[in-house]
Amino acid sequence: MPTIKLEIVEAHNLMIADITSSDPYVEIQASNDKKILKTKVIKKNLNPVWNEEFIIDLENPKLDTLQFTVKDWDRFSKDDPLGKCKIVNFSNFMMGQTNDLWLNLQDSETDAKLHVVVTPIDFGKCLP
Ligand SMILES: [Ca+2]
Repeated sequence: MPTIKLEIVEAHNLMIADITSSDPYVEIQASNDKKILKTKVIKKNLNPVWNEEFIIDLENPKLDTLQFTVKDWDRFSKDDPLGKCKIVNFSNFMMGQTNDLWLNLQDSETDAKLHVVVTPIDFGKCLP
């Protein structure tokens, strides 16, 4: 099965969802899987550093997307979205090569970015 290593490194310039800050975490979902992966919550930080690693199975790297949603954790109410971005497909990704990406967050009131590192571990026969 095609597999990638995903590192959620950090985010920059997230918008404020609470009074003075946000408590951000990232939800990760691959289009071929219902399962949603999550990073830890980092409290009161608009430039959070997670440095968390995930191993993700894809079905078809040419077609599968990876959706990232940054959210603000709230103790007493529903978590607020801080922005989202996605990797549209993995056609340009090479086996074993590290891809350092700064993705612009859509639906953010600030110029927010998410820093991720994607390394295809095994693309099988799907891609070179
Ligand atoms: Ca909060």
